[in-house]
Amino acid sequence: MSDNNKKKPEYGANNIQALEGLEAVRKRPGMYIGTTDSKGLHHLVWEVVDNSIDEHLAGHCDTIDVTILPDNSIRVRDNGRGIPVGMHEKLQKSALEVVMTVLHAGGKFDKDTYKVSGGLHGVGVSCVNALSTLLKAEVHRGGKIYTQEYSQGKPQTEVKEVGTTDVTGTIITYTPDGEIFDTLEYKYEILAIRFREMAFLNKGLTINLEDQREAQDGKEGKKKKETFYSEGGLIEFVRYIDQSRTPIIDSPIYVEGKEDNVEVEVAMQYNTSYSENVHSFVNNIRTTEGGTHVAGFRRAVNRVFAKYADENGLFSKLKFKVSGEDFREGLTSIVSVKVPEPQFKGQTKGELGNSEVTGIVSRAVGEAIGHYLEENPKKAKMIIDKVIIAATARHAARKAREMVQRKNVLTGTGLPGKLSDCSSKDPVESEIFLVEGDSAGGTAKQGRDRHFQAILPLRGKILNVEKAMEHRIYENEEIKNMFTALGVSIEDKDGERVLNTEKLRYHKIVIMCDADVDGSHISTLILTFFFRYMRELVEQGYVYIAAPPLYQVKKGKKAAYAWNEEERKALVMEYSGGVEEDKSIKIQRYKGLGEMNDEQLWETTMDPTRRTLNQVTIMDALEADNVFSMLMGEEVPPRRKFIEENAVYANIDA
Ligand code: 0RA
Repeated sequence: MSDNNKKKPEYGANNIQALEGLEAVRKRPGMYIGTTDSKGLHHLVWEVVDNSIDEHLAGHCDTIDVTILPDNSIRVRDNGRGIPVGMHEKLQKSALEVVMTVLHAGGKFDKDTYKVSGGLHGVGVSCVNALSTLLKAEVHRGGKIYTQEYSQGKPQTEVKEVGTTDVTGTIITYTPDGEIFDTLEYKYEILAIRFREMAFLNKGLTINLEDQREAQDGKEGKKKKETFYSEGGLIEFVRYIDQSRTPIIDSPIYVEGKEDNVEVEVAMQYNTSYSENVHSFVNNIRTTEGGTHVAGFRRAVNRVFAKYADENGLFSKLKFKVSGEDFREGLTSIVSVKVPEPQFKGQTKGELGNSEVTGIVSRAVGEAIGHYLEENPKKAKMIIDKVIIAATARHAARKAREMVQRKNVLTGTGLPGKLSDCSSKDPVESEIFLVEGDSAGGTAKQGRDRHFQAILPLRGKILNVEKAMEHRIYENEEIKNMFTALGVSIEDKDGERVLNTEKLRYHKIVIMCDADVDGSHISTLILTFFFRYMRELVEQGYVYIAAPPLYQVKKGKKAAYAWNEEERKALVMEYSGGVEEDKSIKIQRYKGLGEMNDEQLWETTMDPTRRTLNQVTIMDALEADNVFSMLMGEEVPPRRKFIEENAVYANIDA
């Protein structure tokens, strides 16, 4: 795109504010990018790309190219306006240098445009610079090409004019610093998933992703390249998310509106499943905990459908009240808002707080659904029929749930017979292991510290929560056991289900499954269950996944464990002293928990001083839910595609 932004005043180099130095970022990177693990490493890409997205939102950029270079460096190229290069008078430096070396100097004070950068990610491209051994900025602007290079945030060159050009844009190439990050390996899939989402959220924007690294161990397969582009935006996004579900109306309901500088875009689709699926975004950033925009959306759905059903006498035969949830069963929706100054709150800053947004979204969505129902009476009837079925089922579920919860009160302690409880009654120090299979459960029971560790064996595959109606869930033995062992219950509050966690008996809930395909399938299933029915426990950080080792390497009396391929190789090297084929080294591949004895299970997987526990985030649970509905859903093609694409991983145990 050319630099033809005539309406707005030319951006002056002086507008860029200077705030803080980059030393602070290197000293305490966690404060700025959250973590220094793989998540933090990928955060750097979001930070740079967010700036390019801002150029798109301001109407100046339609293409972004992201390349993973052979050495795990990243290059992001956009065709936006290019970072300004004029002199910043106060600092007596080029604006480019200020943007790249001064914290929070994004320099975009245009209040009419929405900014992604400065939002949740919000630390600016200078942070990326501070955390890179090498960064090169190349700017195409005003017919000229300028470059500057930095190391750990410090300029290594002046801003140099190096040529002429007839395009505009910015190219940032950076190499993350190994002194800062625990890992330097970029994961293609993580980038691909986010860019696919960004393309859906920004219709008309093209994002090209290319991986130029050599294939690793044949594992990552060939070099990869993909283009993400969506003509239909959110309408295509809901269809994509629901590809493994069966729709009950042929095309999604679409809403677009704007009020007081807040833009609202929503697409929604009813399907034959039993769960509600809301994906919400603010300025392109996913809000995993929802917030005022989601509240406004729900309010509109409940209000408008209820009004329509009442006015048309569709609820006249019902003997009980229809709740808000019934209107949203089997509803997949995407709620995307653009807010000039978003306030994020909640534990992970994943919840929108701006109160004015609720009414704005509710009005826009209410009006659109109202029109839709008036214009499509046949579809309206189909949706209301589904709502009635949902209400009837929920009525039955409530009865089943009350039966289960009452029974527990009647049978003494109320705890399931299969639970080997711990002796401590203090939830803060208590842990419960949900263990796949009775035999592994037995080993865990032998190996545990019974003072604070409880064991609940789960038999086989728990009920398929995607396909089951809610009342069937409460009849399932394994699921009942989980509710009663954990001490949580589902209650109705103003017609909505809420999980009461006041009597939660353990503050660590550890899912412990075999390290094979079946085991990962079962953990996916359990996570899906938590996501749907006990989401609060995930949000509050109580849920973990145990990490049993994959190998034991032994030589004579020496033995040690390995959790991955590299550790296994390192141990073999250590024990053999570099001898290529040392026959006295024995390697045992653990296929299941059952292959370890109680002592081994304790020292590798359960002992708090030696084990690794992975805390489950709401994103992990969401992903499990997606994978799961795809694997278990009714539509065959996406499942087949998934299995084919993941066959390399699925066969590791063959
Ligand atoms: C400061 C001001 C303007 C744009 C940018 C920075 C900018 C930063 C990045 C980072 C990657 N790509 C980028 N593109 C632009 C506004 C420029 C103007 O008003 O002309």
